Amino acid sequence: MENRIIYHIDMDAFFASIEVVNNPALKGLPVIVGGSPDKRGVVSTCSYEARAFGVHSAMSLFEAKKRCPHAQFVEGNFELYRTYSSRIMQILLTYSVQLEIVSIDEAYLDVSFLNERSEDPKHYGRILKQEILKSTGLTCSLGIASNKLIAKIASSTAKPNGLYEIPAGHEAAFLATLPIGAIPGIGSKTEKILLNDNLSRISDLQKFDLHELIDRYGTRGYAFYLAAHGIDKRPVDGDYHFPKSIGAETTFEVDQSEFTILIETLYELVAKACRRLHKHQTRTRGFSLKLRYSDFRTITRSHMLFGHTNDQAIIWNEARDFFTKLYVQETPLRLIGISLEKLADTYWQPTLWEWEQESG
Ligand code: TTP
Ligand code: MG
Repeated sequence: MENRIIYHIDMDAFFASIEVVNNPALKGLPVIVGGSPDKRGVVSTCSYEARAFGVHSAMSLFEAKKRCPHAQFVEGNFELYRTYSSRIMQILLTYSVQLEIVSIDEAYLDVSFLNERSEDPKHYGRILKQEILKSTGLTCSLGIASNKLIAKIASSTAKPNGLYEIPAGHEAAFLATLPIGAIPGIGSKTEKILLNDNLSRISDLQKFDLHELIDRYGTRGYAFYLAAHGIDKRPVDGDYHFPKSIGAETTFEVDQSEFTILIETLYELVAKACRRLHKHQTRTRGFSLKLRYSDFRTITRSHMLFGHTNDQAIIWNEARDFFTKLYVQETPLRLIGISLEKLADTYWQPTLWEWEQESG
């Protein structure tokens, strides 16, 4: 079988670059997205000019201000970032329908069909980068390799605004030049464990055979082995499973008819569902409430909202009013549940963003 050709595309300083495109006065300046440094909160991302001062994602805004006092701090406009993301993903789709959207600014494309056309993957990639730039004003980094793992490492090596190809057969040699932390998924904790064992470079891992690594690190050792040798068979999976609804429910230990307790429980369920809503980067247009009585009789009733929202206060107000109308006072309930429905059609996969977690 011929080698696959996989692209990994990751936008450069995504949110910050969008801010610059929309306000050219910011061009060339250190720009930090996340809000005012006087408020509690974290840096969502920052321009490469700010990174030169040691500012990075997830750092407190307070610390960012200390490191780069003259930076331009901006709030962030998630709706705008979503619009850009959709536009970029639409462009990618025209380059290959085998598109896997990983996050708001990151995707894999399987362009193995270039093999048949004898077309240079770098050339096709340059055209792609050019089109994104022309259409959005934004730069990205593109990694090209025979699998997703190497393509992803290649794109981060190429940052910013780079294009880097690791030809098939050169995976292990490429990895040998990198520190262990370059492997996606190896976080600081794992890195520390490996450092303790005197393993700091991927080349150190490459010296062990599979059994030695499994003996030392269990199933993780298997993953280390595959990563260190650049082996990754995962297909580019275009099947994005976006949830149809997001639900939360509670069964009471003892049937409950105390109104304040029911309302408190509902509040917790709304909060839990909203956290998941934020995690999936989506909004809801309506919900249904489920009530199960002592005799197992269950009713489900739906309620529409005026528009899509991810605002917990709005959802809570509506859910409380709807429950109050629906619930016949003093009837004992076994179970209470809420399901957020008619979710906004977003099609990138969720990742956990610090500031999203905070607002959730
Ligand atoms: P990344 O691709 O990780 O970062 P980036 O695009 O800003 O910079 P790079 O050039 O290194 O790729 O994340 C994409 C966007 O996701 C980023 O612009 C903002 C958001 N994000 C957060 O809000 N919090 C975070 O902790 C991270 C890592 C990203
Ligand atoms: Mg990025």
